[in-house]
Amino acid sequence: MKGMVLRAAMLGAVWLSLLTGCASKQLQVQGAWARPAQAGGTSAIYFTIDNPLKDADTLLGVSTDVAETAEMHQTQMENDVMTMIPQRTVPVAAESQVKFEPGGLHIMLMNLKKDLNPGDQFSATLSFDRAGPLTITVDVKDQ
Ligand SMILES: [Cu+2]
Repeated sequence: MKGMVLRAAMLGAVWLSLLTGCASKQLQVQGAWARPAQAGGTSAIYFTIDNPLKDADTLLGVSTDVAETAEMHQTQMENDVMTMIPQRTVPVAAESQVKFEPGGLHIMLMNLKKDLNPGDQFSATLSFDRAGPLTITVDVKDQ
């Protein structure tokens, strides 16, 4: 009797996840991580934006409590000199992924309010034009 109820509940859960799996096709941010750093210093957040939708979106900005400033930057090499160019917005094309990664796009954290130690987690909120605000969990780690 008990087993039957449990099985019915499990089937229900599977069925529900199948349903929501279809319905929840939406823009997602995956694999967010940041480099360890000390309070007062700088760090950077990296992640992948996955947009499965047929509509393009735009990342308008990022905010987090752990730093005084969070800016979107693009790293570029010019004559062996690495420069970082602030991006006011970052376009996310329809049915595409945008990678924020070392040597490319990143969220620059300046004037950290606390130490970021390996194993720590903190949250950051990404603001998208269409998808709206999306709060993510960032893992602190040495890549
Ligand atoms: Cu930067």
